[in-house]
This record gives sequence, C-alpha cells and structure tokens, in this order.
Amino acid sequence: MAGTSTTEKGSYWNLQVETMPRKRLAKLQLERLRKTVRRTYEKIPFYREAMDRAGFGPDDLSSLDDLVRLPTTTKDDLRLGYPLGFLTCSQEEIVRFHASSGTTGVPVIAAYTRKDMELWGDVMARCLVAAGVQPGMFVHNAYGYGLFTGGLGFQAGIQRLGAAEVPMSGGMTQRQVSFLADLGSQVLTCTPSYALVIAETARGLGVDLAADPRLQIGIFGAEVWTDSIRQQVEAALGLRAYNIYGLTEIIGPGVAAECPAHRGLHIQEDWFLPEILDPDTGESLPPGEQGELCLTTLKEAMPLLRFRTKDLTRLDPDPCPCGRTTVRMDPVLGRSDDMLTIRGVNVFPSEIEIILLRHGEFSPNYQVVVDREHLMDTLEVRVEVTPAVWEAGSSVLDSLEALLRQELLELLAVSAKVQLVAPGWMPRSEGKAKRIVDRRDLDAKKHGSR
Ligand code: DLL
Repeated sequence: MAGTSTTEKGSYWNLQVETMPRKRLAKLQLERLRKTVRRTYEKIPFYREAMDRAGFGPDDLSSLDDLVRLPTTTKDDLRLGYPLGFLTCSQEEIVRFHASSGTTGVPVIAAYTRKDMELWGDVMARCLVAAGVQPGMFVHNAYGYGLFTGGLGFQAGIQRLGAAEVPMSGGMTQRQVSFLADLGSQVLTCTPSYALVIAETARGLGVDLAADPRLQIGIFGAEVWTDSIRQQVEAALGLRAYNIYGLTEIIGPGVAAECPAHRGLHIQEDWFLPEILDPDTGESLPPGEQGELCLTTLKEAMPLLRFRTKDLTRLDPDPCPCGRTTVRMDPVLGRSDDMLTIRGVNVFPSEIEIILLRHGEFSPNYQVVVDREHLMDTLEVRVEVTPAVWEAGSSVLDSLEALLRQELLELLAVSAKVQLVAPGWMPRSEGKAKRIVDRRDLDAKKHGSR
C-alpha cells in the first residue's frame, strides 16, 4: 500500500490513506482510538484515575464525538511522569528515545517502539512526497541530529522514501554552503531561520544558491514563520518552501505538512486526531475557529490522549485541490505562552515580524525584548537593517525608527522602543531562533516570584 503513487492531481506516498473517504477514515480513527484508550487505561495510572473520576472509560467510547469526554494531557502532566511514567509498552520494546529541549525545566522524554519508528518514517515520507521529494533526490538535512526530533525524524522519512540523505545537522554553516553547492541537493530541510542564515552565509562567500537550478524544495518548520519569511527564503534560495509541523510529545516532525496547494498543513489524521480548544477554558471550539491545537496520538510506546500543544491555529475541513481528504491546519500563529501582554495589550511576535518585513530596509533578524520598569511593562524591538540603510547614516536610521514606532502603535496598539542595529549584530541560530527575550522572567527567577 505504501510507496509513491502519482496521479494527475499530484503525488502521494500512501494514496489510499491520504485520499480516504472521510467516513472510512472516521471508522479507522475510531478503531485505533478504542485500542489506544484501552491501552492507556490499563497501563497509565494518570489516565486510569482521570477516566475513573470522570466515570467514562474505554468501554463507553461509541463514536469519535466522545473524544471530548476523555481526559486532556498537559506538558506539566508529562513532567510529573518523568522519565517514563507514560510508557504503555515494556522497556524491552523501546528502540529509540528523543526529548524536548526542556528550556523551562524538566524535559519530556519520548519513547518509540519499532512500530512507532515505522509509522514515523511513513508519515514523514508522506510529508516529503507532498512537497515533491522523490526517490533518488538528494536531501540536505540541516535539522539538528540528537535528542531533538528534527534530524532523525527527517532521516526516518528520507530512508523510507528511498531518497539520498545528506545528514548535515545544524552548524558549520560555511560547510553547509559548500555541500549544497558541490553536491547539488534538490531539497533543503532545516528551520526557516537557519535557511536564512545559510542564504546569508552563501552570499558572503559569493555563492549564489538562488541561481542553482538543482535546489528546488525547502521543507521548513519547528518554529513559527510568517509568509514574509517564506517569501524571503524562497527568493534567497530559489526554491519552493513547504511548512512542516510536529512536536516531540506527539512523534516529532510529520504530524502535518503542506501540499503543493499551500492552503494549510494536512494533518496525518489516521494517527493524530486534532481538536481546537479555547486556550483559557479548555472547551472544544467549533470547526473554523482559532484556538489551541489539541492532539491525540494513536501510536504504541507513548500514546497521548488530547495533548494540549499550546500552539494556536485553526482547522480547515474544506476539500483541498490536491485531492487529500485530511483536515488542514493554518500555519501556527504562535504559542499561547509566547503571547506577550504589554500593558494590557496582547501581542504575538509573529505580528511584529509581519510589520517589520513589510519594509525592505529591515532584515528578518530581530528580537523582541520585554522588561519591566517602575512596575510597567516595556517593549523594545531590535532589528537589523540592510547594509545600504546602515551606511546611509543616522538621519535615515532616525526616520526609520520613528516610522516603525508609529506602525507598531497604529497596528498593534503598543508603544515600543525601536532600536535599529547593524547588519550581522544579532546572534544567528542554527536551530530554532530565539526571538523573545523576556527580562521579566529573569527578574522573577532572581526574586523568586513574579
Ligand atoms: O520542533 C519537531 C519538528 C522538527 C517540527 C522539525 C518540524 C520540523 P519540538 O522541539 O518538540 O519539536 O517543538 C515543538 O515547535 O509545539 C510548536 O510550538 C513549534 N513548531 C513545530 N513546527 C512548527 C511549525 C519540533 N511548522 C514545538 N510552525 C511546537 C510553527 C512549529 N511552530
């Protein structure tokens, strides 16, 4: 059943599943959900207790509508189960571990059985094929290899598909440029911010990757990126950019990805059941509304019921011209915990990015610094300007600063300090870019309170 199949509408890795009539898909989902709920009830005290409390157990599940009656899972719940409290298989069955970065404390460990690894390779192959990757192509994989799921998750898909993997991992950017230029890979995979760093480094070395007809496809994810970044990456590298989404707790990359129609990311719904919840109340929201993505994963080692991702998006159930019948999610707007509240106004870093990148004078290298002065929140936007603007001198910089301040005030209703900095001033990231510096957090940690 698996294997590339091409139809006049496009290419699929698994035609049968990806274009399955919705009714049949629902049947398959319910079958797998039933097994998963039973397994979690039997093996994980956290779920058994929650289901017993709610008086709704594995035998009560009669349709997919009952999903909302199952317990939700948060990252904090997983941390309480650290390291292997959410395992439903025996330790001998585990063939791989990954872990989330755990920037805010205890990491979350994800375990995979052999079957899970096969399933991961399969969903990743679907995502690669949806972006146009074919057996025989060279895939320059610059996602980090290691506990992070990016590098090895893509590896699983590339191998499954039968394409050639160039396992670069992140870093040593000059070497990335020479490998891209010398080998002539058709596909680049990395975070969108690192794609921009590769493009910038290539420019510095006098290598014009955009002019190389061999590089055609970029598959970017692991962080929020706007359409403006997409346009910049596509222009700088001369490729078509595809968005891919995923998270360690659920499997890694491969949960959802764009097809050539670029109308959102198709969720691999036969393994991952999506819902949208109100981020504040946890209530289920009707189709089409924006809210927090919640995912149920039907895999073997660590299946999770209704995991609250904190990623804000919207689901689109309308048919897609590519022929896939799976529901699509909008590109993630931001994480609910990345939303900044500045003197009562809610702002997402991606909204600031959109304003910045409307102007050719600014580069996509920016940072948003939030602080507190005299009990008031302050916002500072630091952004690099292009070399030509920097050389134009202080009067040009002053008027650009004023313009940006004005736009942030008009469009987002926040007053911000703007600091324009020289090209190359900002730190470059080899993985996920760090756009927000919240000094209020540092302060709270220093004083032990908020
Ligand atoms: O970032 C998995 C991944 C690797 C996805 C490579 C795509 C490509 P984590 O490190 O656990 O896993 O981080 C998961 O990253 O909850 C989102 O907030 C964010 N994220 C992932 N993909 C996207 C995307 C990997 N396409 C967290 N757009 C998620 C926006 C994304 N945010």
